[in-house]
Amino acid sequence: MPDLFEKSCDSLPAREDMAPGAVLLRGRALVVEDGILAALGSVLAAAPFRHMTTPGGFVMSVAMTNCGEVGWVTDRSGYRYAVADPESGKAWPAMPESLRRLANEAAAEAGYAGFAPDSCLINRYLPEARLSLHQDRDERDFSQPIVSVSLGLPATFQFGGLKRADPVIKYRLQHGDIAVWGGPSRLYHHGVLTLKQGEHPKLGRQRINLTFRAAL
Ligand code: MD6
Ligand code: FE
Repeated sequence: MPDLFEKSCDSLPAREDMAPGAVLLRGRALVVEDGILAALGSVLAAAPFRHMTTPGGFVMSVAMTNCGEVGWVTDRSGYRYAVADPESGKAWPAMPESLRRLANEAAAEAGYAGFAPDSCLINRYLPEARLSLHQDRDERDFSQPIVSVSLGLPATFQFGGLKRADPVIKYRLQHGDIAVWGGPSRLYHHGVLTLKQGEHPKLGRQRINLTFRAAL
């Protein structure tokens, strides 16, 4: 019989270093889960998910939207941050304070005090959606980290290195997990493998990822 103090075999550490400057805070968003989901709902009502086109002409399988002063967009003319939602022509919805605070606190816990995001890219994966290996390099100041919150269905996240061909480490990101990275790994390649079918009790058949950036 296992004694009371034995760790269950499937328990994962609450904090794990992924790479120099990159930290995974498992379950960190769960304390504010309800507030985050409500805030997300109001953002999505004002700026619904849409499938954007890459500069090469491919429609992304991941649907996206944004909140904050600027939002990340892609179309045939390239990747950039834009002050207006190209679908509505209006400003992106403001970043809810509950989201801003969560990102700021998670960054501080990972060693990046004073993180002040001005943009939050919201990604939605339905089963079969994936995000190929890429670098986040459209922001102006690479001294600022990125904070990434995972919600809904679990996904396999690949985290590589500065070169696209560098070996990758796989992490299972689950509802409530927050990854923070910056410093030496700020420009590391990363991606998300094809989402598997599943049903999440709160979010249903989808994974939503929020990535907070200091873009300007
Ligand atoms: C995702 N995330 O987890 C995709 N980028 O759905 C990203 O591409 C990402 O999680 C930069 C920093 C954190 C991320
Ligand atoms: Fe990214």
